[in-house]
Amino acid sequence: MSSRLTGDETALWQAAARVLDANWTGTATAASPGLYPHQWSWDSAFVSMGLARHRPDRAEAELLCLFRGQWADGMLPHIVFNTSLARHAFFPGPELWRSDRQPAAPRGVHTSGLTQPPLHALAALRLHECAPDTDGSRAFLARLYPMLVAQHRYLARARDLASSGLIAICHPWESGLDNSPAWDRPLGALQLPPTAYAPGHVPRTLPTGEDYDRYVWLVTLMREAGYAPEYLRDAHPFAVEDPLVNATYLASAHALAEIAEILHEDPAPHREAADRVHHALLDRLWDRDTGCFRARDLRDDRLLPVVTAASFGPLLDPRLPAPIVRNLVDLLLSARFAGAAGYPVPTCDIQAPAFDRGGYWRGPTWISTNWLLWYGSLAHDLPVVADLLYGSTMRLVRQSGFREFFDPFDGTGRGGHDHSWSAALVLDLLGARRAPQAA
Ligand code: 2M8
Repeated sequence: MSSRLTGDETALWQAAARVLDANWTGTATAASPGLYPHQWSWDSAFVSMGLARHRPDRAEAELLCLFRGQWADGMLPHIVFNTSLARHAFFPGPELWRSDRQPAAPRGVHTSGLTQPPLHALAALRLHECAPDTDGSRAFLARLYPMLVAQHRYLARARDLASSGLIAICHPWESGLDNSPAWDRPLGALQLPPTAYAPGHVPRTLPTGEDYDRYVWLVTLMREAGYAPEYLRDAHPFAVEDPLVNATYLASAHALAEIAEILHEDPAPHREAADRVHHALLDRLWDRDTGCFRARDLRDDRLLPVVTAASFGPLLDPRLPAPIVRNLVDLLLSARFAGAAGYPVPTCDIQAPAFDRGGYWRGPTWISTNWLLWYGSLAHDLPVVADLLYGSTMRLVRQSGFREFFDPFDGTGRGGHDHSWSAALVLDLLGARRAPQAA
């Protein structure tokens, strides 16, 4: 790969940097102007990696600002609200979560009560690898390390609901792939009371009001139980072990071990944690019959039927056995995913009845999932797959801009404009091309 950006790539770089500058609030980055005006957890992890290529000072500030929202039990919430915005700037706002009434939640900052894929240790290590000032960056890592350890400890203690070694999500929003068809079965099994919970008018057209009723009802159940781990384990009706969430957990556990070494701390507990997840992913989520990973519904102990982009998440495991990697690559390149899409990777199996090319997380291509698969394919030394993902992602933003998501067949942009992670991850991809050792 050339270490120089072309003129066209330089223009893309500048456009992406402008988006991040515009979305900077002074303390952090809004996930998307207007649409998602607050700080989202896994968005911030992605955004920090792009900022590391453009404004390393802001990259560190971004993560530190997010961790201001961390609860005393280590839970890192999926939204940290920007209190300078109008109360109703986003639904559901602080009034649904009521974090101010939770003893474990931090004072002076409103947060949600859910979490999101734990990519943060991976992001922190990437910041360090890109940092121009190694001493300053080591000091930053030293500051963040205890918070990252607390985040992982919370996940191991409070979210390993089946004592399997895997962590469970208790709400579709915790997957990051909100209305993925994988959640249709467990959501359909909920016995909703005959009241509508979502407001009559939700600010976006997707997902539907009915989905929102289920989402909001699940939140009220968790909130009324004080977000307690015992409740989540024993009674909460939505509990799923997801391959992508667990793969980010595993990749971050490896990153924590590396950070521990940099800081002369003990890496062994993090390596052991990664090892547990590695074995549990293979034992519990690998479906030998169909040759792919699937999410497991803990409420009926069955694998969920729909294959989505999350099924490729375990490529983030550097120790994934070669025959399984080959299976995943075959599936990824087949007509069910990249093989039949002009702008891969669609987030749902194209041949599944639930596939919807414009349906948010039910089919469109997203830059975040493309980046994760690109990163995973580099870990397995799959340059052809990595180049395919790189090229498809660049074509999408060249053609349609830094949109929230894209039609996988014709590349049309959909959802929000100037979406922060779309810009940030393009910066990271371009930065890795310029300095291949940082890929
Ligand atoms: C979307 O999630 C929020 C709920 O948290 C929403 O639909 O209102 C998802 O795409 C999620 O992955 C993302 O973190 C968030 C902000 O970009 O938006």
